[in-house]
Amino acid sequence: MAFAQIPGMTYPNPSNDVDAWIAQLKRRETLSLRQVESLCSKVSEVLTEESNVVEVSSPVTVCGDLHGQFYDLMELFTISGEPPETNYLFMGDYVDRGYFSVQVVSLLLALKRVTLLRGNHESRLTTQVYGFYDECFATYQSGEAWKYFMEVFDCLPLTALVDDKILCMHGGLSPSLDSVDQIRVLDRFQELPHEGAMSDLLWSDPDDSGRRLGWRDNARGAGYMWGSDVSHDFTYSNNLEFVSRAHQVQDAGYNWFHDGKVITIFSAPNYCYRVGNLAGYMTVEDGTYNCYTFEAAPREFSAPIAKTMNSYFC
Ligand SMILES: [Mn+2]
Repeated sequence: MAFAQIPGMTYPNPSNDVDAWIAQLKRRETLSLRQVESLCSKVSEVLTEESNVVEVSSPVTVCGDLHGQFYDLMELFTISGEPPETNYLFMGDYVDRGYFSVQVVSLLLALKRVTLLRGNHESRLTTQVYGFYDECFATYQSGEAWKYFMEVFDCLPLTALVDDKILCMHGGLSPSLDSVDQIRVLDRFQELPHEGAMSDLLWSDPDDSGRRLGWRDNARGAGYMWGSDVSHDFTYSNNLEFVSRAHQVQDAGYNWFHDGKVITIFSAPNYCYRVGNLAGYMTVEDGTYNCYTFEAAPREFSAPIAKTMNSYFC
């Protein structure tokens, strides 16, 4: 961590009140650079203590990609409840594509009772191509804030285990991982590698044709595609009910694959402000799973910076 607080020393800080930051961010106002530095430092410290497999107890609301769509995140909180009253688990991809990645990720880092997993967009490489770096630079007139966010991203957990029954991650399974215990021993504190188990967890996709078995290459150029036999074997041998993941836009907001062994949840409605999909989320309570959908929130369209939107890569 680049910013370590020395115990007993007072640091100049215009506002150290996280609740005030949350109120500010909910008005879509950004934090100051010093506030971002302080927030990221605090969150990194907490996340460093977390396992690669975060244990989460229900009741919890499980959500997929957000991609900087601030008003849609506010809509989600209106519909499914505000944290900390409602417990949330987000499966990555907070930034890039949408117009308000800085506000979305700052708010999520500041909120309590929110578990954040790392997505493939929480990386230096991806954010420099798909908008977050540019948004940070436009907001803070330097790359400083982006560097603080990247240090937090390097600490984000890879997976979560809800009630010991649902394994959640951004992308999916990996041919290098047969068990949840093998995830626990990975060294995650680094920039997202291009290949290997950590990369696969954040990049892979289930084969939805239902015909291909085993593993095959992924057209994304990272991660794998896995067949329904893999989902059955992995859930059976790890005593799981199913795997919950995000990473692919779903017209209906969510979709079940592989005979109910995999669910894809995508929580950015009308992705990129033009795909026209619904958003989805799942509530888990006492072994009961319910999926819900919502439409894009009414918003003021504003584009602080031009985005390249030539494909719907998530
Ligand atoms: Mn993704």
